[in-house]
Amino acid sequence: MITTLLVANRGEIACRVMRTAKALGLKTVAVHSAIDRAARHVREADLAVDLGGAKPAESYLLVDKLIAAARASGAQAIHPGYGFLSENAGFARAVEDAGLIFLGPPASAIEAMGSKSAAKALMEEAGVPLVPGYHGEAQDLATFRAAAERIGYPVLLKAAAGGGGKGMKVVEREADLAEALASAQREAQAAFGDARMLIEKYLLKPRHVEIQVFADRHGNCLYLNERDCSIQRRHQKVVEEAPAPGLSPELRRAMGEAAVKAAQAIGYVGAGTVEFLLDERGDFYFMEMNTRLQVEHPVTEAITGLDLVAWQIRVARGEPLPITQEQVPLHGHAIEVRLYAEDPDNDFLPATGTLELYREPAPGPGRRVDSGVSEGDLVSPFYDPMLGKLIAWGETREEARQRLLAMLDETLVGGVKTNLAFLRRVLAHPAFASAELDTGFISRHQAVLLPLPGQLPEAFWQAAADAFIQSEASMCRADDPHSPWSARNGWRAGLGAETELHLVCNGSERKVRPSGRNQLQGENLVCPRQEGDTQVQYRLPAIRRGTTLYLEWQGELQAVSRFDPIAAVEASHGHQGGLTAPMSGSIVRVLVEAGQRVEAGTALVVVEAMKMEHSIRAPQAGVVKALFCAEGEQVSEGTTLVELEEA
Ligand code: MV4
Repeated sequence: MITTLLVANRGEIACRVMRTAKALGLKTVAVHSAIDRAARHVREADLAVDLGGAKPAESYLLVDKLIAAARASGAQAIHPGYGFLSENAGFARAVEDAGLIFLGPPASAIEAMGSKSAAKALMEEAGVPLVPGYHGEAQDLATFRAAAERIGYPVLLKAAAGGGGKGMKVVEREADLAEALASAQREAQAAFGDARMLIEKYLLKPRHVEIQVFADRHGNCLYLNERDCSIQRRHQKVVEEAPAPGLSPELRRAMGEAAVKAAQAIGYVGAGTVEFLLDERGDFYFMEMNTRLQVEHPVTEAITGLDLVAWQIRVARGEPLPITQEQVPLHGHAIEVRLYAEDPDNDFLPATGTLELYREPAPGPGRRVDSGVSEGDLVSPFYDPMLGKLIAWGETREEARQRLLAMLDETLVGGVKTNLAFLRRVLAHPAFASAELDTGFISRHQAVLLPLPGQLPEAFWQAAADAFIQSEASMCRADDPHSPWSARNGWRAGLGAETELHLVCNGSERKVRPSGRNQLQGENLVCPRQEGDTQVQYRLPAIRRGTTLYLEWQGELQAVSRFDPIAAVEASHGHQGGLTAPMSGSIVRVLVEAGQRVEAGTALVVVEAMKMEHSIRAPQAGVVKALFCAEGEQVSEGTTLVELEEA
């Protein structure tokens, strides 16, 4: 019997799981680290247990504390969410051993899918199509050479213990195989402690199409259509949609039945996803199976009308699946984008800060927002930087796309850099509108999708000055229209009406006089523009938070504040020539030595944070003057790591 559910996770997935649990009448228990004490998932739970610590290893990954929290709170079941311990067989087993219910697959199924090679062997046996290749125990060069000859170049070397694109190497011709294999084995050993490789035919321009499967404890297993997740950046999904554009009912059935076979081969129970590569000829090949509820499950829920978390709870209670395969709905089209706290001008490195401004799109038909944050929350460097997901459903893909663009236009985030503008560019791109989807989408269109940060035009600075000075007036005005503070021409006691403002925005600064041409009305700046013979008025969101004015300009929210000479001096006193850690993390590689000459772009140090590696590169040619870090060290954001002298 489940009456109380503990969610061993945080952020949007914790909020999402608790939403369904409450709808089913369950009591919900949140767990949190010390720094998440005031987080949204804690506020929305019936009970909360403080795990202490900050980093996941000090909090959300502590199995004993999680089980103790379940016992203390009277929870009979634990939902792992995704990430963290969701695919940790040891945790699943510990939960079951403690007499609690793990809302996930059996530990044996998690283990079976843990190794790429073992998973492929199981799938081969089950008759699930695999990419032509070799995934055996023999790891000598001759074995790989023979396999490559058999399957034909180009081939792809993959680390058996790898995942998410880590430990992959394309080999174009036989002459490169020996060195590539040796290098890949070294990297796999260093990254995963396991040098075992597999080799496959390299598929050109494949699509990532995954099948949602669901199995109960009575031997029933369904596929709930598919999702196309081909638009990824560095193996991180950016856009997901369902159904996969252009997939025929025959291909859907073939892939769905193969996915069900894969799930049944490992005695699967609960929600799972079987990932396939789909090539241009319509052939599909097993890639891997994820034994958890995926981030992107909402698009499947949107086109089927099902609640997959409710199904997880019912199956955990021992109930049979409520429908048959023929009754699985497929209605309309849904598209999801992931809103990340990332800095697009800094290689999309995770961003931190305080959400001084956070506005979600208004609710409405075909709209869904799964978020784990609220305005005022701190975005810390300790966890995955995803803030939430925007999901739009439509009768057609175009309707879903337009609806999602409108939702993106309504979304405002200030105080923390995000990938919002990038998401808008992807959704608005003609190639996306015409569903030209494959895993090379972003690299193919990166000139448009990932433009270099541009210079802000004079019109922006003029609008910013007007909005800034007027927002100060409205902040100071005592609601007295006769107060001099009400003057909209920038008048200040003791200062002329034409006071010049010294503003900064996104690393640029400008001295600019307010013109009064642009008028602040509430939280919008009304900007008159002459277009031909027509006077047009634009309304730009202009929202003040403390000393910062957030002004939307060409779809991006710009943070404008007064130039602060003290801050400017402090910033310049960073180590001259010093290259600093872009965010807190651990030093996984130091690739240079003091005295070494390096070219512009040479990777110097690799920092690992939020499950991703970030290379600190030489901004220009030079000589390494000094190293201030060593492999294995923890560093915080802003720590100087390397000092370079210009060549
Ligand atoms: C491939 C491939 C092409 N050929 N395997 C990337 C991560 C892992 N899930 C498997 N991946 C790939 N395996 C063969 N034989 C291309 C990729 C790939 C990819 C796959 C899915 C989604 C995005 C991708 C981005 C780059 C490469």
